[in-house]
Amino acid sequence: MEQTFIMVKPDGVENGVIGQVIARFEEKGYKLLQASVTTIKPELAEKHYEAHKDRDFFPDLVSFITSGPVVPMVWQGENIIEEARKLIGATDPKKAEPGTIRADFGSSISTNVVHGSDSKENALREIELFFNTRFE
Ligand code: IDP
Ligand code: MG
Repeated sequence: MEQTFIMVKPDGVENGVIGQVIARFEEKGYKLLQASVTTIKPELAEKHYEAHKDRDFFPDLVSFITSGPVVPMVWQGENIIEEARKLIGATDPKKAEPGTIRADFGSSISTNVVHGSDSKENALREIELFFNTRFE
């Protein structure tokens, strides 16, 4: 069964929507395997977002994701990597489909509530980075 890495970002924690994010996944029948509440260090944030290291928004991205508590999670389900991206919606909440997490709870392209892995390779990489574990 497929696993993905989902993380409620500092704006989602601050705005009190952790439970609603979790509910969206539970309603789909997905299973929560791991979760924590933690404030991550810049070193971990830089590794997590290393694909974006040359982008002009990278410093702001690292500073935002380390600015307060986040909720990293591992979820499991059929085709969950792709399905989670649909539940989450487009990166910019203004462009996200109505009914998606980002459309409903996001406020800007940087404060967009939640992260979700975009591929099998990145799901494995991100799960190992945050939980030092593989679930197979
Ligand atoms: P994703 O989270 O939808 O996968 P990515 O392109 O992987 O989007 O970007 C990672 C994160 O970087 C986004 O969730 C968003 O918070 C931030 N980001 C992406 N593009 C921009 C931008 O143009 N300006 C500011 N922040 C951005
Ligand atoms: Mg991404």
